[in-house]
Amino acid sequence: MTQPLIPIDQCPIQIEDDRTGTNVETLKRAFADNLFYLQGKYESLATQDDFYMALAYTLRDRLLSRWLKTTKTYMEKDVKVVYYLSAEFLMGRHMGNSLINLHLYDRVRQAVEESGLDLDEILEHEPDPGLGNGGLGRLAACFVDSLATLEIPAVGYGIRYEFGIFTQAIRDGWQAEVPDKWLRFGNPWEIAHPDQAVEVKLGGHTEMYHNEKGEYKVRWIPANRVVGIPYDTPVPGYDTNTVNPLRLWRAEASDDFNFDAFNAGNYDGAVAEKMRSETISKVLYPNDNTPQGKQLRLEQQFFFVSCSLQDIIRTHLLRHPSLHNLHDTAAIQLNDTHPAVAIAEMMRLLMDEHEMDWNTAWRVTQKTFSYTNHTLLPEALEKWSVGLFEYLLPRHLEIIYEINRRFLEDVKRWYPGDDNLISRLSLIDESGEKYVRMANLACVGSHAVNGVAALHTQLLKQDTLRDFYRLWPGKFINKTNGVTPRRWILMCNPKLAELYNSKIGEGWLKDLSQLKQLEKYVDDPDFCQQWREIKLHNKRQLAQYIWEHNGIEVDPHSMFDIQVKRIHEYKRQHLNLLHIIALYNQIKQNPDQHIVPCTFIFGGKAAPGYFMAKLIIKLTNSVADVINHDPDVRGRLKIVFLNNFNVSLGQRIYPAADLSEQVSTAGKEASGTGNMKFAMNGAMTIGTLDGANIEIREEAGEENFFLFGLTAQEVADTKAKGYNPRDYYSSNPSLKAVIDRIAAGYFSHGDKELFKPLVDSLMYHDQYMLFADYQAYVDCHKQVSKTYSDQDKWTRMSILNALRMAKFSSDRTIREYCNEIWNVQPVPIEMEEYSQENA
Ligand code: H53
Repeated sequence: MTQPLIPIDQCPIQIEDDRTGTNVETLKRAFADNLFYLQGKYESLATQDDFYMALAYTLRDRLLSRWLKTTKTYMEKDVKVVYYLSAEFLMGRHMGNSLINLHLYDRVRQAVEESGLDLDEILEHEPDPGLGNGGLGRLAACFVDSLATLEIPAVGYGIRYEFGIFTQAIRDGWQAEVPDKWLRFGNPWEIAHPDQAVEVKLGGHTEMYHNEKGEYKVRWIPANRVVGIPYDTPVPGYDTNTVNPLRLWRAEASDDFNFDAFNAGNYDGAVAEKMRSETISKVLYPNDNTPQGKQLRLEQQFFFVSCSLQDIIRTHLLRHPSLHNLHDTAAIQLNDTHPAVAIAEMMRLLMDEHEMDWNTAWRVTQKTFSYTNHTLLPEALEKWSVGLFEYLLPRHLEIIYEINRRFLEDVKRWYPGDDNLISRLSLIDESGEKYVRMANLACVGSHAVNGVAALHTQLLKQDTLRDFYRLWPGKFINKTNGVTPRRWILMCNPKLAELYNSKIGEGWLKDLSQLKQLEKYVDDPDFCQQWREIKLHNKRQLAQYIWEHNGIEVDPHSMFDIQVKRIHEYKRQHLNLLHIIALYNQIKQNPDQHIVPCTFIFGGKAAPGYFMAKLIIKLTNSVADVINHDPDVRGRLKIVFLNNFNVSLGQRIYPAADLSEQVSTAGKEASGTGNMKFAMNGAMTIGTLDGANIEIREEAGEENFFLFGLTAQEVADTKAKGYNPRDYYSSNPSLKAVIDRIAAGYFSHGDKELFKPLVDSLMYHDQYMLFADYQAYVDCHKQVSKTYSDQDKWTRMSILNALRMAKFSSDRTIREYCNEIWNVQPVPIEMEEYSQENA
């Protein structure tokens, strides 16, 4: 008779084994073992990649017992789980994070060093998984970190793109896109679960039929079927046993796919079609804040939504006989409208596949879902043509029409005779070609709708979603974004973390408000000196990186003035450039005048099809070329464009900043999260009253923030009156000189055509009103320079900024979501310790 396997956590004798043990000797042995058995290499022949893989497996092993215990606890306790649906998770590297969250940094460093290797080199070897574009995807990553740290049962659901965000190269000053083959050497962090694969239908038509009870039912006869295979990556909490899964779906053709075509002899045609369905999870669309109405994109959205909802339902039915109480075990968050088709898919699954009646299904759906809006830009609100929808998701279109019919019936009863209101609220835009409005679908199908900063939520209520707010004021709620202090302070700025630890211990990492205790040191010369030394150290490291990657020598004592984020006209990187050119003009007029030496650093990707954004990159590099080489400048201004800005580059950049540029047109940036990372690392902000800048200023204190520019209301009023950029141009000699220099071809070897589209846009039809804010921005920079010259004052302001950023920990944000939207509680995971070393 065979003996059943004893689960590791129930073994009668707990031993320090090579998969769980954490003393240095065990770690060394496990590392060597993985190198031999998993990489198949002798140490003498192993590459950096082999070392990285062997170490990654060593760490993953140490996450597994916690991971399995977490899942088991959730099942046994039948807890309510948060399901975070997001088309993007911009996780950044896993290894450093695992070392931190497992408290293994020092021991692993020692084990690696005693093996004759360098841990930093190994860490650098990990590809940065770029399964997201920018703020929205990185927010999802910070949220899963906080969920695990706060011991909240949660699953992140998304797409396992084979190609993440492209690698940005700069050729002749222009952006070039290189495919990101991040899985080339395999991904040691994920575990595939083909046993939990699900099938997703696409296309075809619907038909009526009688079920056994003699009721009329609808069924969907699809044209295609695709299989979703889940890949799970462990997300460990900091200083807890909780390890939640990030579950990403890969598309594969189903085995019975096009069986007829195979049999009919059309083998290659059938294989070609098979490949087509596998392209669904091939590549991330590289647009941030600007949707592209491509069929494949809708297929991606539906694919991961359908896989995830089927998985959620399966999990629920393991413990409950019916789906009537799904909202008691599941809170599903829609990260923007990308997964909003989930509202219709949930209705379909409940009614067509689980025999629920409409009213019950609708009640369950509304109680289960909530929706986060991330943008006010009208062009970024997703809509899908009804024709495309019908072609891909015929059953869902029927359901959406029925949701709409019932919804508009209600509205007509509440507001009789208001046809304009009806057409604005309708889930279908019928003003021209018909479109499905995804934000409207998400609002109607959710019990809560939130914006991501106070101003953003206020503008949603007043403007973008005002009609919905009128119907259901109680649905609308603000959840100001946050970022994880584990990655964005401890991991990226170890010296700062050490300083904090030396004064108040490590408690601040789970309760950032503890940093306030350090305010008593703001006038302590020793503390201030240490503060400056840390910043200088970080700046030196970035200067070294710039030297190695751009061949530009920058002075670590100059002010590092940094703008890193996606390139977009509303973010106004070109306003920053106008100011730099203004400074240059001053130097050209009077080369001897005093000027605070400054290094202007830019980074960010442009959507490949966004011409104006690409032209802004070209202009940045062209201005850099001229100014960096002009002898009159004498090195007092340096401009650097760092290519391929991503999470790991961000970790080098934020800690090295003196000044953080947050200069979007007021009312355009929903929140921003880079602004928080800079401030937490002691950078001062120069910014507009936009997004979370407003709250950063409130927290830091008005006197510790460089504010300029029109308010959102003033922007709206100026627009209403008719914004005329030429008035500013003709009445402001400094602005005129800047624009004339660009237009004259000064930065383009005399070519007056190159930057004409940018100049014309600014001069004649600029929606983002750069000229209206130009003078205020230049004046504010004068204030910045003056303050920077007084290093004692600057240090004080920098310290207060960093210490007052508790509000912007994603732990605070997630706690609010848990209490006010999801109604979920922490579930601690009890583990027996394997050895003293683990304690
Ligand atoms: O989401 C961030 C915000 C930021 C906003 C960004 C965003 C995307 O990255 C992509 C699409 C979208 O609609 C919004 O632009 O302001 O901080 C996280 O909320």
